[in-house]
Amino acid sequence: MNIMEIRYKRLRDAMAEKGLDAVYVNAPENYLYMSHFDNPDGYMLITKDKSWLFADFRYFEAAKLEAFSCCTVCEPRKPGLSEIVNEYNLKTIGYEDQALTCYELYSLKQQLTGCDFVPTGNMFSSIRASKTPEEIEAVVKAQRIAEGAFRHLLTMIHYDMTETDVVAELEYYMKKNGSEKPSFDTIAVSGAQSSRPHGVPRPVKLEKGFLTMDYGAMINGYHSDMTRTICIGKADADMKKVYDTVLKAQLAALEYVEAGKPNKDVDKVARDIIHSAGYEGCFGHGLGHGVGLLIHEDPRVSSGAGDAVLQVGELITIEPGIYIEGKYGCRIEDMVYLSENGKQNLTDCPKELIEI
Ligand SMILES: [Mn+2]
Repeated sequence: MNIMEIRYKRLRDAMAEKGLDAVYVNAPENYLYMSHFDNPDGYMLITKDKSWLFADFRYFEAAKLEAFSCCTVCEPRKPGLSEIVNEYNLKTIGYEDQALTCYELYSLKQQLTGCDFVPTGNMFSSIRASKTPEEIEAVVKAQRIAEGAFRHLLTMIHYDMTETDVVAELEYYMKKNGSEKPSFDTIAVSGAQSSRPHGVPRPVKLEKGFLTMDYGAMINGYHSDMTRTICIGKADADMKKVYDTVLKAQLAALEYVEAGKPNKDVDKVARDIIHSAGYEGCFGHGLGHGVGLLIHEDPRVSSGAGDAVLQVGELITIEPGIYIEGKYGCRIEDMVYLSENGKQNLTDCPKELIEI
């Protein structure tokens, strides 16, 4: 099966399970997944044997060329949704309750009177959680670009740079080397600002202490995600202990993780190391998350993951951290693919403490 067939089979199996005649798709990542065409303002209607893709004039020409061959590309209202729903006698319509606004659902109900609307919940996110080799290839390509940006930065970083300068260098390098856009707003926080896991980079000179950089590139809509922490100046004994503990926790989780293990146990392996080193209360986020067409997607790797067990095909991050409010913070993040042949760390970037 090619990727189009794999995706449509997964969706139609899930639709049959939920008893859906059709599903209305409007989340951009799911529209891209089911059409192979990136359009933030489009929507699709997919039934058990047909797929209509709606794209307004701005995207219409490209959609006809780029969308999967199974998609009938329509300009909005030619035909309209209600004509299709009537013609094919569609009764039960799935909608993306995590993406459709209340107003959009109301409008849909006004337009398609007589249909039942069923929330799809995590239907798409669980379909997307299992990655095919093509998807991993895109993520790896993005990740190599991000690693290049890190190496580039190390050749030119200096004390007069600001946090926003670091962001600019990383993002410029990635764009120049083929990244479609940054995976998310690049994080580069130094000194006291580094105790904020998602701190906002400031236009101030790099402070002595940790510099945490969390960022990624994008290829074909697929995100990469990496965090590296380096030291501006020399690390003192306390900082070395923090860094070594985070690294030890990350290596232990990377060693332990594999398909078949409960997600929350992987989190616990890292968390126990951080706690027993005396940093209880300093690691307030989950250990990791899925990455793909969204930067944060299923599965979650955290203590709140319930009974979830890691599955072959999943791509996750492992990113423990220690954050001491008002002082500093440190995080190290790699991406791991749980392939049929075992786990693969997709990140190829040094982790020993670098002092500038
Ligand atoms: Mn991450």
